[in-house]
Amino acid sequence: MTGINRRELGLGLGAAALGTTLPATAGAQTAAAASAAGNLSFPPDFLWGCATASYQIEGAAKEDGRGPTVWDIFSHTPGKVANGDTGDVACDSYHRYPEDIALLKALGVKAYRFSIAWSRIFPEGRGKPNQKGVDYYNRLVDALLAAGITPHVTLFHWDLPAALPGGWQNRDTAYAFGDYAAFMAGRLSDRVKQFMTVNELLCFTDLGYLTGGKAPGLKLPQKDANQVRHHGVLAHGLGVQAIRANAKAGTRVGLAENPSIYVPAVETPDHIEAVKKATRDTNAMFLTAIMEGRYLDSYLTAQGKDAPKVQEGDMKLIGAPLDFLSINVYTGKMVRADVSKPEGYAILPMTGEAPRMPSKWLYVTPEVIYWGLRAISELWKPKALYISENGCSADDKVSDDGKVYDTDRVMYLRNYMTHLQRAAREGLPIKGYFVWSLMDNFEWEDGYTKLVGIHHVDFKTQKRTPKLSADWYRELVRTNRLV
Ligand code: GBH
Repeated sequence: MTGINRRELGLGLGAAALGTTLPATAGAQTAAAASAAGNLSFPPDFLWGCATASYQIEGAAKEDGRGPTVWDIFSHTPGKVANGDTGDVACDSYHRYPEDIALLKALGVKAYRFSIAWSRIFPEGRGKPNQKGVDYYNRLVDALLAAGITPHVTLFHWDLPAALPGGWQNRDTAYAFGDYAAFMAGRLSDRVKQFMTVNELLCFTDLGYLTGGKAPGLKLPQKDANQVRHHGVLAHGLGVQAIRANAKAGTRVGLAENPSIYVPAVETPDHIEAVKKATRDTNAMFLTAIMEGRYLDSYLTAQGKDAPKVQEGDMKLIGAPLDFLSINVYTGKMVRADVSKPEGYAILPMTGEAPRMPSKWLYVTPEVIYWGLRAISELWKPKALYISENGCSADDKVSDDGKVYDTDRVMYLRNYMTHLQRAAREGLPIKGYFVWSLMDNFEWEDGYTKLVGIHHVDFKTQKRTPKLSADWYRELVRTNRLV
């Protein structure tokens, strides 16, 4: 803000809001306005994209040799998913991917994050690869590249092959994942340059094996759940090693994690420090272990005799330095400094009237995108950061003209983006952003009752229609600044 007074800033914002193009050889006042408008811009090479995941969009659950996954079983178990919805057909993207690529192209985004269904490649989780599954991802990657869109691949977004005995309770599953990662890196790294091992450790460990709201729907004792967590981070580590050993030079490896992230109650050094401490402590079992290559003493002490069994060499694999770190940002809590507590902070509960989106857990906390990135940057200095998901369910209704005017989603995205822009402006190593999601899709235990796309999908006809939020995002991508 240095050198710009309040009135000039106002002019700049006005110009930006009107989308005015300012001439390069403008007078002093206009130059100030231009520079203020420039303050709303993202870095020139900022990577805009959209994200999806295999089980949520592909359908074709029994086609071309795909093996069953824990989500097929879970969604077909009565009472587990809203309305008994399943991903059997979902968006039928397995057949309609050319249409989906056309949507990406029309948005003008440069990148697409999708996940690979492990059980299309290894129907039983390991063993002999299924060429038809490999062919599908070859076609997808080739079509993306032909459209000028860079593929960013997630290797595991929760659709675990059901045939793997014990699922994530079994340490062998982590090795099976490593073998699958090695195979995919070998097949795709001539064209795919950026791989994420796993998506959101908490969701396929604790939520699947401790609280049970997600597949496989188990409620195990804490001790067993801690071991599942360990197998999750170990799978990531084995995946990193496997990709590095099998991929072409220049391939980048990271993961897409959904860490607990926080906003300082007040932007003062003590509260900011509290945010960093809370981020480090509360992610001890996942991201902190990955970034530091060890479990914090506080975590091990708190778990006591339930602490995970760790074998020699595990932590070195888990803590292998990454080429980038991607985080999925939806919500976060406020934290304040609290000197009366040994940990030095207090996480504030969400109050009843705090605004949230239709998904009950989705409290609107736009500042968390900045503070999450900042805390992670200061704690662990990752080389590059991405937002691999951000988005929301909204009060989507199809209007008489066939369009969804999702003003609440536009509001949500615009607010979060303001704080993302702050992160970029202040020089945090944030390289790109992927909207979740390209289109409405199977929203896990919520089935099709909560929809998170910027394109509406008519699940009877499979017709995709841009929502207002897609129009808004297209303009943001086109101008590369807040709109
Ligand atoms: C993402 O997770 C997923 O990666 C993506 O597949 C999904 O479609 C997207 O969210 C939109 O929801 O009620 O205690 O069980 C977001 C992070 C963390 C949100 C767990 C839901 C469940 C809280 N998720 N949370 S609980």
